[in-house]
This record gives sequence, C-alpha cells and structure tokens, in this order.
Amino acid sequence: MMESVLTSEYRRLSRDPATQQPLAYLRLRQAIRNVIDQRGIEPGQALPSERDLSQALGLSRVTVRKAIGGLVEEGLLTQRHGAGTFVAERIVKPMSRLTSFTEDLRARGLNPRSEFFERGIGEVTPEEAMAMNLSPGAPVVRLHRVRYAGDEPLAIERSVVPASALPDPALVHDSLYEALEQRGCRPRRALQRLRAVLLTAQHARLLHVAVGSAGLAIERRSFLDDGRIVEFTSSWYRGDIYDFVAELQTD
Ligand code: 16G
Repeated sequence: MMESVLTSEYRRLSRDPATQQPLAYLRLRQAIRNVIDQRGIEPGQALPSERDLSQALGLSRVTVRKAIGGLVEEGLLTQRHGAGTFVAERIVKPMSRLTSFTEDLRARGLNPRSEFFERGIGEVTPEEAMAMNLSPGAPVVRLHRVRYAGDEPLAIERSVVPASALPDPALVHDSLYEALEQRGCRPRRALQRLRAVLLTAQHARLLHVAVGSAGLAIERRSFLDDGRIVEFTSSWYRGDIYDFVAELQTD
C-alpha cells in the first residue's frame, strides 16, 4: 500500500515535464518528500525496504540508497540498524547547517508560524552589548516569539538584532532570516551553545508541557562575513520533540 503511494508519486514526477529533474535519485527524493508531506506515510511509519523500492521502481539499490541517504541527513527520515528506515517522529535537526526555524519546518512539510509577544526597537542592554560587540546605547530590534508547527508549540525564542542590520522590526513577518536575507544581512556563520534545562512554569505553559519537563536552552550568536554579529538569540526548545544531531570527523 505504502509502496504503491511512493511508486505512483515517483512515476508521476517522472512523467511530469514541470519536474525537470533528470536525476533519478533526486526525483525519488522529491517523491518521498511529497508523500510524507501529504501524509501518505505517517511519522513513525517505515518506508519500504531498499530492495523492495528498487524492484518496484526499476532503479538500482545505489540510486535508492542515495535518495534515502540525503533525507536521513536532513532529518526527515531516520534509520534504525537492522529495522529499516522510518519517517522521523521527533524533529531531527542537524547542527552543522545554519538554517532557520521556518526552513527546518518547511523541509519537513510542517507549517511554521509564530506568535509574537514583542516585536520592537530599543536600546541594547549592557549584557547584550558585551555579547554582540555593540557600543552602549546602540539601537536593537527585539523579537520574543513562541514558535509553532501548526497548532503545536515547539520553542520560545528571544532574538536581539542590531538595528544596523534590521532597521524596522515590522520587516519580520514569519521569518527573521528571510527579513535579514532581504537586507543582504543573512548570517553566514554562527556559534551555538546548548544545555539541558527543566522548563519553568512560564515556559512550560507556553509550550503546553508539564512544569519541569526537559528542555534545551540554546544560545546562538550569528555573524556576517565581515565578522559583525547579526543576531543573539536565546531559545528554549521542547526536549520531548527535538533531537540535535552533529556530524563528527577525525582530523
Ligand atoms: C532557529 C535558531 C534561531 C534563529 C531562528 C530563525 C536554533 C536553535 N535557533 O530557531 O537562532 O533566530 O531559527 O528562524 O536553531 P526564522 O527565520 O524562522 O525566524
């Protein structure tokens, strides 16, 4: 059943001139993405095996593996040794790529949205000035948001952005990074610090979890090419939903 949803989506993409994707593994990757998007395979459900897929689609195992491998790296699929490949239930976020909340969720076929508590401009505090290399009194934009996937709250974020990079807080609609990109100030590099916390009553209420639930407190300082800091964001992510994954290499 699942196999046929995937097979027919792959065939549809192969016939569709608008797809313009001559490489079979990229076409299959797109087909898997679409099927997950449309909930043809639910989170937690297994994908057909590599062998079954390659037989059903007339593709080599190498091609199927390449298609799946990319989606595992993105965190859309997870692989359990000996058990197969599953649609990720938790949100798996690779730590090596500097992406935004909006991009991460869209890539998983989820609907990112934000509720703003604060979206204004003010003066940098002494602590922020130290963290961001700004002069005392410099103007900064402040955003305080709860970030949702559809109706489900996933994270709370407080961002501080120098007004030199973003002069008007109203420029941020859904995505801070989109607004920065439009100003030619999208960050290119970031330092991130992550630690485990127990969510306070206030955070737990906003995230619809029990007081004292596990959370991840993350601080991100992002830089432009010239070394200027464009964001200082403190986030509290729900520990029951997020996995942060880093790839490690020997030198
Ligand atoms: C992520 C970042 C946050 C950034 C935001 C931009 C982590 C831990 N934090 O949530 O620093 O400000 O994305 O998202 O990944 P946006 O462009 O959707 O507003």
